[in-house]
Amino acid sequence: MKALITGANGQDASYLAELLLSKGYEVHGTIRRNSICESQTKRIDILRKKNQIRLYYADLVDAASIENVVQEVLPDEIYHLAAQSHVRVSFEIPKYTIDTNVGGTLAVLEAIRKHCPHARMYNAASSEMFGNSYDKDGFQRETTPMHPVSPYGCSKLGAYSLCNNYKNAYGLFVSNGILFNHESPRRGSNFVTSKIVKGAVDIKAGRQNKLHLGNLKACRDWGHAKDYVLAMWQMLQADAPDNYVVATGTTRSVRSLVELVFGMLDLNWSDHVVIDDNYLRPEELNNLKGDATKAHKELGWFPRYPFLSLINEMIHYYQMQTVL
Ligand code: G4F
Repeated sequence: MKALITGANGQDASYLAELLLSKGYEVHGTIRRNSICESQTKRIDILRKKNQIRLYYADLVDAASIENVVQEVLPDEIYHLAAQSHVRVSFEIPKYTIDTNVGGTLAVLEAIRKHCPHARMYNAASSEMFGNSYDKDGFQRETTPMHPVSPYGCSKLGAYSLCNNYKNAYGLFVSNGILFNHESPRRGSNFVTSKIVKGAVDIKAGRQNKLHLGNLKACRDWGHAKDYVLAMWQMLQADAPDNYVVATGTTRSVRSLVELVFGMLDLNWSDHVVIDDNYLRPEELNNLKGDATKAHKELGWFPRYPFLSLINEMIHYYQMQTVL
């Protein structure tokens, strides 16, 4: 089996590539060219050195580059993970976010339709599509109305709709994973979990004294990325394409995460955390709590990593970084 992953150097792609290799897949991936060559592929450097992944330059805003790769690889499965994935940044570069996330997904769908209509496609949708909408019991699920509150959320809803449209119109096998926040030591350092853990570790080591954060009241349903990439693969092994929420079902505030991480390092967070308007969003998604019952029942997917072990793993990772 041949798999193509767009955005092969991201957190999820690195875990997914490892999973697919363990299952005997031939793995191909696209990356976007930039000038910081050394750090750009650090999450998959081990795989590259062992020639376990073949990389191609492609850019979502250049449909021809996507089409060329799809035509060359002719994959059995495509995992479309590439995106402008930062919600706050999407308010600064809304057009780029829409062009990349909506236009880029369209480019992938068109390439599949033209060159490998039998390939199965996973699309990385997002819980950000729900915005501040939830069911009476406080959960978001596949049937919850979607009212996104950021350019990023709007872009993901556009891409999600296109995937559903191409599935129905052309009979393509396209599944959307509505993934809630998923973290790991490989998470980018400008997302809140990594930022808090790295900041607290640096404060403990005396390398910094203050940590600037935005809205501490927001609540998120945080899982481990390694669990979530398994759900992606399972979606493409199902009998039919469908859309699934992937979440833990537990929600926590950013403030409680700060308290937990600083507490684990014997630090008093209120001595160090500064609320900084620069990290507030023009409109905020306040609460996320996902109901993954459909994924449990139909895919047999369950999260395995407890939240505390995720945070411990991240703290350990940043502590080791400072030793190395
Ligand atoms: O870690 P975050 O930046 O993740 P966010 O915005 O929830 O988005 C992530 O999850 C989505 C799934 O729902 C993905 F689709 C998306 O690609 C991304 O992976 O922020 C989490 C919360 C927000 O409420 C934010 O306002 O933390 C709050 N926050 C408070 N201070 C902060 C900060 N977020 C960041 N990034 N940096 C801060 O200083």
